[in-house]
Amino acid sequence: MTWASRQIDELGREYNAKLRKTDPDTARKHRKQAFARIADIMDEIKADLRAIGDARDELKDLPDIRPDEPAIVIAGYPNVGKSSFVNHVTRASNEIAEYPFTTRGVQIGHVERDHIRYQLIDTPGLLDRPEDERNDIERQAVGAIEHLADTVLFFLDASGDCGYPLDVQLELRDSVEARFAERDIPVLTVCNKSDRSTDVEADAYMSITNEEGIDEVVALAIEAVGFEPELPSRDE
Ligand SMILES: Nc1nc2c(ncn2[C@@H]2O[C@H](COP(=O)(O)OP(=O)(O)OP(=O)(O)O)[C@@H](O)[C@H]2O)c(=O)[nH]1
Ligand SMILES: [Mg+2]
Repeated sequence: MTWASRQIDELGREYNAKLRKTDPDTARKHRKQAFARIADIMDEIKADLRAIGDARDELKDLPDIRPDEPAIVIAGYPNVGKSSFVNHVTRASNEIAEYPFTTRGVQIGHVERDHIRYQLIDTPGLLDRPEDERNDIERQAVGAIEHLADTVLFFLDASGDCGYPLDVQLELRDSVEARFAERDIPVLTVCNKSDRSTDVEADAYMSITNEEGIDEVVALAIEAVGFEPELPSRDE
């Protein structure tokens, strides 16, 4: 591309000079010739142009995760209410998006408090399985999420209606907790579906169905993030 751009610049200069000192008929010929030569150059980089176009299209579909915005990652077994939570909290701002980050997609919502925007990252199928069941891409995705997370909310369904017994859910919670502890990232246990059961020790209890305890969970997560915006210091 750089090569082509330089070639075309040069041609432009060459032919502009020619055009200046000639009659209209010859000028027309020069112009035609210049366009033909430019077309040849473009033709030579056709494959590269196509590759760049394809890359751009791929990149458009990548999740728009901002490294500078605090991130709250939602984990837990399938059906415990992760998406319901992100949807509910994000509904007001109406900007939820699902990205094919992995084969199963990552959902990102936002919530704003005190002029700070927090990213809510729902990771279906990523943090809901033991490490040895993951493939390489999933392992990389988990690595990226570990790097990004400021706080993890681990959702439990104490009733087990989600299809996974509570003790199995707690086992996964413990392993997620251990994983993130290495990076000093707090993992909060949230007992969702409190309308069904609250029979587990947790940092918070909520029911998305009954709209109970949701704001408290958001507040707890934001407190755990403890984000301090970087303000320009006075003596700089
Ligand atoms: N009773 C009850 N049901 C709930 C509550 N929250 C979510 N659900 C239901 O639980 C089911 C699963 O909710 P989702 O939000 O899709 O769960 P998820 O964790 O995103 O599931 P995956 O995307 O498969 O990992 C849905 O039928 C919800 O309506 C709740 O507080 N109480
Ligand atoms: Mg979901």
